[in-house]
Amino acid sequence: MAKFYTPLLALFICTNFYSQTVLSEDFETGNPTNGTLPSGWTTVQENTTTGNSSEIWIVKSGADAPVPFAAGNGYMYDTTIAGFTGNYAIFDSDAYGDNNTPEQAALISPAFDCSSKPAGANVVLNMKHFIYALTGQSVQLQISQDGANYTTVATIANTSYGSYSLNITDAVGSSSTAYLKILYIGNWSYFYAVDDISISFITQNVPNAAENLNPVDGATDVPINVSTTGAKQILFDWQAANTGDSATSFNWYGGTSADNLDLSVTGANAGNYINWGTTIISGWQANTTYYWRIGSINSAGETLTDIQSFTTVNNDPLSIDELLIKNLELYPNPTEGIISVDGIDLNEIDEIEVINQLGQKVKKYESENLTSYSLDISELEKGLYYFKIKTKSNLTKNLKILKK
Ligand SMILES: [Ca+2]
Ligand SMILES: [Ca+2]
Repeated sequence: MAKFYTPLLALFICTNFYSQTVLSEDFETGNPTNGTLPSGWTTVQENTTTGNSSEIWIVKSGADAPVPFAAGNGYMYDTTIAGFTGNYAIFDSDAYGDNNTPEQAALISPAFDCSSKPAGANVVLNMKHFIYALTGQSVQLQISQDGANYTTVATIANTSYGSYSLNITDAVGSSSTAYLKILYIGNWSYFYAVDDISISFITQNVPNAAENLNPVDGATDVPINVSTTGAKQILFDWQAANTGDSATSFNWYGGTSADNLDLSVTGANAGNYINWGTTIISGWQANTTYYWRIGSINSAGETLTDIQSFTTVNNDPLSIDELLIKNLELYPNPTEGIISVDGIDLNEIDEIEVINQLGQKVKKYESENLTSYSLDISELEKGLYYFKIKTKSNLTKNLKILKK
């Protein structure tokens, strides 16, 4: 499978057809002065052999992200980082110090009831979180159906922050007394903090197919561009269906045969270039017909568009000929009369025609009398002129010059 990439991260849009929340906690009823958790939440140091029972989760408010971040960082409340509001819950391992008391610090939710989950619904945990994890610390998210036996459903071991979402349908089953445990494991490590925890039943239908695909079906002369890093790229666009349940992401599939769309971009973005290849022989090819479709995805599945096709332009943007005229420039502009030709070998030019705004040819340079990189148009009247420059390889570039 070919390797593609898109320049932007996927944009996730989530509108749910049906949603019912069975646990919701913003920690605003906790006490940031003495650290007490909201009613129903508990915390315990589970390392009962070498742990320190006073090293537990607390509620805080208004504080900066702890060590190793600088004071005054504001990261906890920055909507582009943790995005917390007001109180939040935190286990700050660093604050408890190097006391040889390894931590397994649990934060446990009140019981929540999944017995009325509609058929086909998913149970989804959403929260905002911030883990700084460099020195062997990790966080386990665990679910229990009875408050006694817990199953680990996710392990978070790398530094991350912002919105976090996890499907816990299988783990909660249809328990009427389900619990969430957030277990911090470390030893004089950094910290883990959470806010805005919710657990909801979510029912979705698959999205309808994407619409208004571009290039349109059967399009010809579709341009191949070159990115600033030298990758060949083609612009693809589409729109999510207006009806039905929302897509949360899109996949792009393509290939040179309608029967074998062997190229793909997972999490593709509409209105962006898809890059493929950095040489003439690799990646997007000139004068070639491609087939493609879009998959619209949400938690219920994927819906594909019909396969459609387009044909690319005749010239590869990385060909010698294209590069020949890419850098061709005339300067200065505006000019008093003497113009310099730059970015091309004079021997490559076949002719230059100068055309006025009425479309009349007012001057012409043939290759045999092009002996200098300087062109003199001082005899022409003031105004705008079009320079039509043709190469011996039969490429044309048009440049506009204003004569003062
Ligand atoms: Ca809060
Ligand atoms: Ca400790």
